[in-house]
Amino acid sequence: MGPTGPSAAEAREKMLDIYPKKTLRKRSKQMMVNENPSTPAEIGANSRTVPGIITQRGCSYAGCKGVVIGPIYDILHITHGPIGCGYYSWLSRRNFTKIRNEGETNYLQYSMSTDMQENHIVFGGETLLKDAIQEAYDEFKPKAISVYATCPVGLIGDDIHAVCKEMKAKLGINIFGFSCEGYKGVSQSAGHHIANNGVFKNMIGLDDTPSKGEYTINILGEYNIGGDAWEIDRILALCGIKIIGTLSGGVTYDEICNAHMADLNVVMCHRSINYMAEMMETKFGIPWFKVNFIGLEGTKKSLRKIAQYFGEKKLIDRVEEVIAAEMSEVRPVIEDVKTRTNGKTAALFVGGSRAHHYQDLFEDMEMKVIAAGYEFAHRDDYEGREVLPSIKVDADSRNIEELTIEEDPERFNLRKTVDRKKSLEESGFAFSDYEGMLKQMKKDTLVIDDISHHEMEKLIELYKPDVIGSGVKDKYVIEKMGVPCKQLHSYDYGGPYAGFKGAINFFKEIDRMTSSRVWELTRAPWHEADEAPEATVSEEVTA
Ligand code: CFM
Repeated sequence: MGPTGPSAAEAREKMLDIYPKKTLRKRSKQMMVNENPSTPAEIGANSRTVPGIITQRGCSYAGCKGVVIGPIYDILHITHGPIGCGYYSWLSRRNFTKIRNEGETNYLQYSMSTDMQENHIVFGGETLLKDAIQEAYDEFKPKAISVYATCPVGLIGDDIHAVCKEMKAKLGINIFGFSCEGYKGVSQSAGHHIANNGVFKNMIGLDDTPSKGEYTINILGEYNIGGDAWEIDRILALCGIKIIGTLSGGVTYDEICNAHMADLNVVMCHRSINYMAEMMETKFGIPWFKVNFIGLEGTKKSLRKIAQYFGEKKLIDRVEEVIAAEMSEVRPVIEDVKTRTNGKTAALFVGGSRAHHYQDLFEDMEMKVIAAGYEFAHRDDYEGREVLPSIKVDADSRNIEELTIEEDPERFNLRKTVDRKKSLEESGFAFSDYEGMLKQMKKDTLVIDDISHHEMEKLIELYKPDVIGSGVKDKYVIEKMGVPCKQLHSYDYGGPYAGFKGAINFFKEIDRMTSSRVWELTRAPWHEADEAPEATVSEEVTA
């Protein structure tokens, strides 16, 4: 635990204290003390949020359109629904994009929606959608159009797939739809799965052009927030490793159609894209393993593992040279920052993978992560991939289609990847694995799934961490309580934080945030006037 405050068990009790019986039973399962990091206990995850609790989760549409497919920049994305869904998912996630090849188009600056009105809800919206596709085609002539269903579309039963099929035949371009109505599933996680299925069915494997480059990989689950993917690109290019497709940060439709020609898939965000990794392996024989380019140790380990996979001395040596050169820039920064961040505390509550990944960066700064949790991850993200067979399939997860994938008779093992995997496995190399967050966290730290505002406020009251990493919805609640909050969803206005240069950005930013004394002066609006900050503090600050 942190230097002050109660034990994790006591804090947990205090957070649960307020809940009525039924809620208490549910929340108890989702809040745990990490007593045995090496053999983690079972945690309640991926279950419905109790109505009335303020959650930070998003919806299935957000996970599908907003997270996984939305960043593909030369597809024209149409939201079929009322205007709010399209508007609020428009550029609010900082998945950066730039045009890289001549003739490409970037549609991400547009927010296309069918703008459903009341009469469409009553009489149906299929004609509206058809007209919207035609209008978009006439105006832009895109190479592909993707359609997303919002809640009302599912409720009234518009058949978006039939409309897409009809318009695909009529216009002669690839047009496909996603039944990612917001209510499908308990969070955006359902939308990830729906998106993976759709990308796999409608894009992967369409273009068999052999890839140029000696060591070719795809990076799955990297969305280029704040430019992270570009920093990863930079490092891998220095090493001589070629990325066919990054799914789906700063990526084009053509790159995704050609991604099955890569030698290897590496997975950054396991939560949002592990389905894709599995399906590509089953159909095309491309092996996958987990990487983490957030944090110095994670980045080094990931680069070395990729080099080891290809197994050529030339590449292994090159990776070591790149690491050495990059570290000579990072070392003076981290040595300096550590003198101020050492021993400080952090708590991380975000998404389905960053609450884990960012622990590496805080470890680099010698800070202590006293509590962490995901918003919508599943048990395997907490406890490790080996618990997958023991996860109960409930009614909510049964709602999401599981594709049945088979080996492609011609293209399976096209690049002898299956044989390479087999020989490496014999020497102890781990594939298709993900350790989970609990194993990395210290003993007796607090783990809270789908944290509520009440629990967050209690946590701050009890521990007052030096910094909290969280999402968009809770950021200002935290800051009004006098704790700096690094928004790890869109990075506020910062980034990149991946790789070596990204780590430097992060170290400097957390140093600045946790060293600033301005937070001591923060008074929440709900504080009484007579609780004004002590004069001594402001004098020192202004002195
Ligand atoms: Fe994966 Fe993501 Fe995340 Fe995620 Fe997200 Fe995100 Fe996130 Mo926001 S795909 S699970 S649904 S790493 S948008 S880029 S930051 S909540 S931890």
